[in-house]
Amino acid sequence: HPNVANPDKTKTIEDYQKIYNVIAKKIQDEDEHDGYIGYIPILVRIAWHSSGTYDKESGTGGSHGGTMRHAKELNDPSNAGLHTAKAFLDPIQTQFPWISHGDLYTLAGVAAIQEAQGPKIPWRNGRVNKDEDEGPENGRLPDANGDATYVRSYYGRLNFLNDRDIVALMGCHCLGRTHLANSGFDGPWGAASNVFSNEFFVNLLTENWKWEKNAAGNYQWNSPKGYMMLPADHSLIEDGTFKKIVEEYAANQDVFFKDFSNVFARLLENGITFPKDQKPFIFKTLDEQE
Ligand code: CCH
Repeated sequence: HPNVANPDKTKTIEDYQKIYNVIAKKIQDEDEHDGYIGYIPILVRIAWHSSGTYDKESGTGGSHGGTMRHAKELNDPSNAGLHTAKAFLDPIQTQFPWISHGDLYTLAGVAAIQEAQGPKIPWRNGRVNKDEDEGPENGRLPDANGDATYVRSYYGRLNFLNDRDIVALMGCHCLGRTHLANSGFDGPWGAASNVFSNEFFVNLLTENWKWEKNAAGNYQWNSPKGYMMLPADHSLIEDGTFKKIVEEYAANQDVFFKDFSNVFARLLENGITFPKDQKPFIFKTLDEQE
């Protein structure tokens, strides 16, 4: 499959660190977004939804072509709400016109995770802009109502066949919240929606979850503290093998960070062939540069 990266050899890590810094600074400056959660979660989500369309059989979809910028993909109902992430990034694209859209969307996810005090995410450049009709068809992102069998088959299509990869990725739901207007679900997964941590796993195991209908008529799991879980989230404690991994991550945040860093980096590169000798960049946080 012809998803071959074409990294610009005239650009160095310093060039991309500059873009990282502009993203990170803008996250700090626009902290009032979404009830003072800020832009961290939605920037992670645009990176993930750009990548989560990949299909290992056909080699189509994924972050390579930056096709999320086109109306066809952005208007997929699963992407409701992502126009705010695109609007956040568009002026940065104008400021650095040499970066490809796929590189910018994935770099934004890396910056957001790291600025949220998450693990370092190794990242490589070289995605190339593709046209609208080269993007994936709508409907390839996961259904929130899925059970454990559905979740495994969805990630299998991405070529993530290992249960640890799946559970680690879902831990990203420590960030952000669901919005009735976007998805028909309502509420946050935890208390600290802009801090990357293992809180998602702790809450899955320790909250008293009740199966309730929300204002849009959809069923979700709610806790007395006002937290929520999607059916697909809750499936991780319904399946014995998934649950053991949830317990491990709840007990040991370092193990979660290590596994998440590894699988998120692979998610952002899924289906792309990079030159053999291309080393990943590891960016500094704003704090580390003070
Ligand atoms: Fe997710 N996610 N996600 N998710 N997601 C939603 C929001 C976020 C599923 C469904 C939903 C991942 C995996 C899954 C984020 C990151 C990741 C919402 C609410 C739904 C529904 C959208 C709304 O209403 O605004 C399902 C199903 C899966 C199954 O695998 C993975 C993997 C990641 C990252 C690695 C983040 C962050 C958000 C919060 C966005 C926000 O606006 O706060």
